[in-house]
Amino acid sequence: MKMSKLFVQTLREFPSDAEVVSHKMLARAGYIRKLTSGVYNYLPLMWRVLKKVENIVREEMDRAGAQELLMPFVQPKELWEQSGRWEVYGRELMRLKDRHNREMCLGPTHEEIITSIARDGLKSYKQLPVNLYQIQSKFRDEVRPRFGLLRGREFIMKDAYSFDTDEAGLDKEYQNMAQAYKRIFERCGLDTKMVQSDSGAIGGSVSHEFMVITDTDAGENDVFYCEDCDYSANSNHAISTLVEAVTDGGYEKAEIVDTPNTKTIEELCEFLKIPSTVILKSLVYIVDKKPVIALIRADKEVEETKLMNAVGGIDIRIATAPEIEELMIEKGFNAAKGFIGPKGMDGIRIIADNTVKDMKNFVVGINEADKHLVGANLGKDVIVEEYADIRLVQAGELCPQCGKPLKVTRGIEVGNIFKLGTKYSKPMNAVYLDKNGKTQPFVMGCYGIGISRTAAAAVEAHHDEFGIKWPLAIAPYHVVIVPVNIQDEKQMEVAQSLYEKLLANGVEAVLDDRDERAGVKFKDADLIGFPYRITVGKTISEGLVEYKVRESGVQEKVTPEVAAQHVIDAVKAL
Ligand code: 9G3
Repeated sequence: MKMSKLFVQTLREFPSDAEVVSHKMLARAGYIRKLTSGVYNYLPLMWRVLKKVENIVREEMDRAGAQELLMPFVQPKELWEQSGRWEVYGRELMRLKDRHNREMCLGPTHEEIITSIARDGLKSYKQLPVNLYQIQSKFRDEVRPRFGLLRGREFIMKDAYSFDTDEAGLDKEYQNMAQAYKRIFERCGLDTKMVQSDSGAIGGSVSHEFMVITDTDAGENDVFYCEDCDYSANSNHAISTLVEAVTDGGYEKAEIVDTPNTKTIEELCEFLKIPSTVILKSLVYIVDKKPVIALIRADKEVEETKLMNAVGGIDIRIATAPEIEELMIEKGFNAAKGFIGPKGMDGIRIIADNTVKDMKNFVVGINEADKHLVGANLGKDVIVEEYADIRLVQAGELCPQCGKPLKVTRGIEVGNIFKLGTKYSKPMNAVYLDKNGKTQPFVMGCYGIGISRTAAAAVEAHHDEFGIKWPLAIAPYHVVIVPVNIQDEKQMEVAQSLYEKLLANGVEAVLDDRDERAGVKFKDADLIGFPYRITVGKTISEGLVEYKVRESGVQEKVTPEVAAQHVIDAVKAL
């Protein structure tokens, strides 16, 4: 490809609305152009990268025995009514009506569709197991799309669905998919961690995420991991053993004390001269539109997804100050949220974190302004009927497997796999005849990879201040040949013959034939991120060209033959 022909417009600056490095660089280097909020055009360079990621996914999915198909991107309401999810999802599900006023939605995922395909196509245990997958655009009407391709509203996903006769079959396919995922991300040049994650609203018992570990704020999830064993888990699922702490307030008896202006835990600790580990913190959340009071030791935080799952809801947020005031007034109290407590909150669901069990003679709010109860005890001053693990793990707490201190990093979820069981096959009556002639629901799994997110995550993991450093396997082109002076016959002759030789050897080469200063060509080459660059300049008079490796920055003067052979060998080794 000649650079003068390539449809790419690099920008002088990063776009102002780009917050993370992958969004900044892909926009500036002319890979993507925003069409509307959360929706991007994949321009020629981006499309080449996406096709490479897709083809690696295809090769490994096919090798794993899955079969590719393509489902429609619009979906009829009826199937979502059969699964019971039409009412469950909120505005994230983009709904529309056709000309006959029939309700439909844009596909955010395809469990219902694939289950209807299996229901029609699979009748006997002899036909199982089957794993069907597709690669296509999804639409999820995120309230705040951001970070470019990392969290768009329209994105490209590979979604696969497996059908087995029983749990044992599902376990086998789940492991098979996990191995395929490891190969896929390795081939894409990504270092991923497979972490236990929350199976969330879709039910299912087990799920794992494949996280690209990146310390930039693009990593939307915290990942806790142990360096001494293989434990690692997403923050919404991670557990830990707490280190020893003082959990007995040491008060002789329960009594109400004045604690003026102690609105925060810190102020209360200061005022009462006590550690936060002997204060019982009360927090109000709104779960599926209803208030819930969460109790936790004041030195810990509530992990919202864990709380939501403990309550069995699908939507959760912290209550606003007005909502808390409203709740207080409704219960006949007049105190600000710093003084809230469980006492007298009849009819409101109260869930306490497991760590609350060990607290004795502790301090707790009693819904009275500027007062707290000290020396409180469970079963007497505070009645808790429901305990659960709703605690957010903190780095330094101990690994639940081996007891060493846990570390935390940030990650980008590029893949996730779920054991669905019969969550869809039962309600949709998708059954097969088992060997005893009995009808049984399929036992399912589902397996997703964010194709466009994987490409963006590769930029997060591979870049420097000058631009993108694509792993060779997913680079839009393998090498750019830069003649420094296109008026110089000798330079152009060598550049052209290098270009032809590389193309003849299956290398995807770009020849930068633009009438531009060398500096501009070098800047563009580094920004776009070609893995190799061969510069043909003055030293060609000594029979030498400059060979540069983008990832390592290594540059050396070699003959054109040697430079070409390096690139040919690297591409052949893919
Ligand atoms: C929806 C909307 C958003 C959603 C879902 C449904 C996430 C939904 C979970 C999954 C699970 C797996 C197959 C590929 C891998 C992931 N967001 N999920 O079900 F209606 Cl609006 O998609 N699906």
